[in-house]
Amino acid sequence: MPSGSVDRDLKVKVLVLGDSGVGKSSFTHLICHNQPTKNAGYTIGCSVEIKLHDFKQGTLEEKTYCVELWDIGATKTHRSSRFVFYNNVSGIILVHDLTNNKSLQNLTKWLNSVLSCDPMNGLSSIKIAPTTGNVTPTPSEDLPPKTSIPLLMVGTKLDNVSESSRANVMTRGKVLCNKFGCDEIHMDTSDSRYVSAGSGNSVKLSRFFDETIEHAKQRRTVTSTTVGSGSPAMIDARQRVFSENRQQHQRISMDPLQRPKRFNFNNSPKVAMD
Ligand SMILES: Nc1nc2c(ncn2[C@@H]2O[C@H](COP(=O)(O)OP(=O)(O)OP(=O)(O)O)[C@@H](O)[C@H]2O)c(=O)[nH]1
Ligand SMILES: [Mg+2]
Repeated sequence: MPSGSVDRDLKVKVLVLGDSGVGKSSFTHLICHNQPTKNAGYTIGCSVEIKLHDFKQGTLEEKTYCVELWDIGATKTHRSSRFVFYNNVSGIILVHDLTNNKSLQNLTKWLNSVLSCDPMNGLSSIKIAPTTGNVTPTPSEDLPPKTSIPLLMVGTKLDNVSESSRANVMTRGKVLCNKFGCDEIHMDTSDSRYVSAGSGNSVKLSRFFDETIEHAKQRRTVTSTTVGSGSPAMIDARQRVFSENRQQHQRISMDPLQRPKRFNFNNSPKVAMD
């Protein structure tokens, strides 16, 4: 459990990505609340939950941070608008359904969609045209990109994988996470024992969140000396509102197609977005 004072100044934004129905919201809820959700359903737009994480636990640098988990709804209707959530990213969790190989294959596309969207997200995934100096997205969506952003792969629905096919399924995932250079965890998101303290999954999660916080700190140093990240002012304004209102386990939903006039932050006063 997090201990000591909480640093609310550092913005640590982690995207949770993957095909619709793979279990992103179920996973996000489990790791933020340490218990399974009772309300799984399609996410419209994006839902943000806060995970309190003890950075570098057991060291002199130990400190608790609020990590924002941006759980991106993957229904096709929002395909063209979800990029609005893809800026200022400090970590990416790629979720796939262990019983659905296509959802594993699609992770490269999900990752590329973020990295090609905002040059600040992963400098090694973009190309600088030599003549103009213009930044262009990487041409192939199928090539695993390289990025300095910490990544974690999560395979869900382990409970539906038969003993006989388990080794095959694990090998497929391992190949991709080797390409990405990241860890992978497997679980049944309806069972909190998969993320219990001291478990292999919890150690990998903790390491991942440590890396995202390191990344956010470095990013803050870089951006404080750089003018303009290319992000739309409207998104920056939204994120400022989130930062100012984030609280432990607070949940925020927004639909990019319907530009919200107000957000209801549970019991807190309503905040005008215009
Ligand atoms: N058996 C099993 N079902 C799961 C698991 N994780 C999620 N589910 C179920 O899968 C369905 C989809 O889960 P969600 O968490 O809503 O999926 P999502 O990725 O957020 O989907 P979108 O919001 O549409 O992008 C729900 O019925 C969950 O109960 C798991 O580990 N095992
Ligand atoms: Mg969802």
